[in-house]
Amino acid sequence: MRDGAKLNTTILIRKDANAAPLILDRTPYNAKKLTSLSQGPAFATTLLPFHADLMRAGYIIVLQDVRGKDGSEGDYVMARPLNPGGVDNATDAYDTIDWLVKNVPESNGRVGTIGISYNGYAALMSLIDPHPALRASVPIDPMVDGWKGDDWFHNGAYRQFMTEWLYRQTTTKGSALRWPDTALDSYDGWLARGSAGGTARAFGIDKLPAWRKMAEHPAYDAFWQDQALDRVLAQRGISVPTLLVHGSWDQEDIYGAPALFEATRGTPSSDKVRLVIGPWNHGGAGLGDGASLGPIKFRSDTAYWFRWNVMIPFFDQHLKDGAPAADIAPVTAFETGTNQWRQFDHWPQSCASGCAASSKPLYLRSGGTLAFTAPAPRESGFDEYVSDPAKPVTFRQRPIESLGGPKGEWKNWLVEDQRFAASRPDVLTYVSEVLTEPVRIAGKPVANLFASTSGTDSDWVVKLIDVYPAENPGDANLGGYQLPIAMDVLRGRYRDDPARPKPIPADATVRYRLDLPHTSHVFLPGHRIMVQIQSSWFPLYDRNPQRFVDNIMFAQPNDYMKATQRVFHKLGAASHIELPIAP
Ligand code: PG9
Repeated sequence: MRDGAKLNTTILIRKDANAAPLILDRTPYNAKKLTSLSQGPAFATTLLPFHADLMRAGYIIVLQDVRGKDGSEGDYVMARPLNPGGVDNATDAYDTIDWLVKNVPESNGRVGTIGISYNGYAALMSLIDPHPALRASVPIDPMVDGWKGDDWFHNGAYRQFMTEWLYRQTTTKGSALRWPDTALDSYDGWLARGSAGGTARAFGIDKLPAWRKMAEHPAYDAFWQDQALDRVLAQRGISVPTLLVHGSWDQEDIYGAPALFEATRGTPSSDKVRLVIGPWNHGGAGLGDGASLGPIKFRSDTAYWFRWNVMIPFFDQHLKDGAPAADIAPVTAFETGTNQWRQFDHWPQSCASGCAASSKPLYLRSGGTLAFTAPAPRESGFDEYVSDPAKPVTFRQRPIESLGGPKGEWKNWLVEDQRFAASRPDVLTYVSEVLTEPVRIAGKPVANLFASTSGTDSDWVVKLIDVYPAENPGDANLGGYQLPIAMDVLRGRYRDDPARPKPIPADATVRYRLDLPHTSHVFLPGHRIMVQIQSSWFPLYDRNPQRFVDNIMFAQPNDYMKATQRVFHKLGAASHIELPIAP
């Protein structure tokens, strides 16, 4: 690198390689390990599926440890922000590409970048002042904005479960440490340790620079804004053809790819950027077989289809000498429910205004119902529940194994049946009539809540759910299944300004707007639409004490209080979800 640091790099070249393009994947997950997954003689078994597919397609694969991790020299800064005048992931990508095109004689001198998640963020960084040999990039589930909706916070609620990643990843160079809480059910440990800061103290995490950044920047201040890659790249422009890949059940980075796609709309970069949306969990496009997720089946191998029909033709067009133009639509989206691929010129297909179709309000109504008609003038006003931080609503059914637990349950939690929550007294549930027509959505649902709390701070979790028929002959095991389609959380103190938290006036009716993740889905006839609302999502998110304190990371036991929550559904305070209904 330009500062003399040497980065450990593994280059995989087919024996028959001649004028082959290079694909660079920069990683904090150990390049050596990722290129020797088994002892097998064939790359099909020693590489991750998307790397193996790229090798089959004739590419040279380059895996590199990022600065300071595993075999690489230098210091590691977790998701190192841009560092003008110094070294960062943009300059390291540039210097690596420069070295590769001068030192790999089997190559044709053209380079693509790829990567999942952290590596996807590294791929996006390669687009900043890119090397001229960089001709295409495929960031898969990239981390784009750590505060708005990717790994660290969602709208201000801290994803304390990710502290485990931070601990393993930033304590030692080789990520050798295991998470100290190995209980079968992680719930009790998180509750006993109190705040996220309590866990940090208990495990010595409060000494780690990456944790300190979280604790010092709980609000969306300049620290987060300046490194939000949707803002940064929309402003600087993207000059390299880029295929953004998004999984609609991505449990880690569900925000970034569509947010960046939207941010580039109407800018000169927009013709360089394409979007793929698939029915995948985190990394599923590159790693999984994509025919199912948990118990949900998609009738075909969507990940394999994506890799061979979109990813490889896209790279071929830009990297292989004389390759034909690939016919890749601006947006390629897998529609769940009907289970088919669709191509669009624009995304979202439906929104409040300016899209091909306008979203429609789906109203919360009395009696726990949902309807496309607003509450009647005399309809009574609200539903209420008591949110008790001593008994928080869980994000999964207990026992809840830790992030890296042996069963890997974290990976599929976003498709878990929500019936366990529907029956709790502190979860409000609204459900539509049985649908007689399909309801197709293509975009991001937006929750509009009119709500009050007896406390002075509160979290609001909103879940849009597809309820399967009680008897579901196509797949009897899914009878009555409550499948999450789009869910998210808003920390109430940030309702008006993410950068400047303020208390919620107790018992006042306040309007909250919460963007839910992008989705491409059809609620089929015979199904029902459900909305659930709750005020905790534990232990994935830290508990809101419900009393306004300066920094929730360091809330003390006495700060936590029960609160009475009301959600209104009456004229003038008609809570609803703007559903991005597409034609
Ligand atoms: N979601 C992980 C991550 C990305 C960026 C920062 C921190 C964590 C990952 O899977 O790489």
